[in-house]
Amino acid sequence: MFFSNSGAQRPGTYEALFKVILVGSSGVGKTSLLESSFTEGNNKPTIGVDFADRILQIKGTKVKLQIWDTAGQERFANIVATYYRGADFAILAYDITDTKSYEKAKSELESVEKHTNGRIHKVVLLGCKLDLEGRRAVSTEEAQRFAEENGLLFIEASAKTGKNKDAIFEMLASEAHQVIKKVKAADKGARPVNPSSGEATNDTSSKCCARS
Ligand SMILES: Nc1nc2c(ncn2[C@@H]2O[C@H](COP(=O)(O)OP(=O)(O)O)[C@@H](O)[C@H]2O)c(=O)[nH]1
Ligand SMILES: [Mg+2]
Repeated sequence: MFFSNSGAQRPGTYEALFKVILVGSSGVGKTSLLESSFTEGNNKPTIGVDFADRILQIKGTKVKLQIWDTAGQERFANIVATYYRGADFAILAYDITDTKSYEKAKSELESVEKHTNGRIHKVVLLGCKLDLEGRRAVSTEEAQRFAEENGLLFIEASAKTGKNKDAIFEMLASEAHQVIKKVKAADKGARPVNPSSGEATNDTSSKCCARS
């Protein structure tokens, strides 16, 4: 996470930036959730890592989510380290009609924790293709239980109908807001607070226990 110096008041600016990584088997529907419109059978053979930035306002704070999406290299283990480095949030995506993709998403949890040195703020378990209810192979209850047991957030969404598409990012923005609050509180605790403004100051002269 980075705080921005550009002033969060102007349009297009934000207070803090968070890196979000999308993880999951190829074909589960990760990229489709980032696109503004859904095209059936769309499978763009892009190369490299795609970015989709979102700026959301939550409780008066503007946060930018920088979303990293693999462009079809899910199979290649060697991109993992760079991709995961510095991630604040991870989305473990699976296809609700595909048990194998669900097992894979669950197994990625360990990998995320390892490659981010446990510094990840929150992980989201995301069931994609919610419109394919008739072909569902992974029950909501089962995924929900796994999420609860492991301290993950859980949501199911459909890129096709648009259901819960925005809710995924709103969920993360809300988590981001909590992180900002915690960082600010810790920062205030570390520095003396100006009694009139309540803001932390750099003035250390009033420290009660400073030794001369
Ligand atoms: N029915 C349905 N199909 C989807 C949905 N999301 C993606 N797809 C299809 O699943 C395939 C893979 O999607 P894509 O977003 O490229 O998956 P990725 O490899 O995880 O990025 C494409 O043919 C999409 O059209 C969805 O919500 N519902
Ligand atoms: Mg993709």
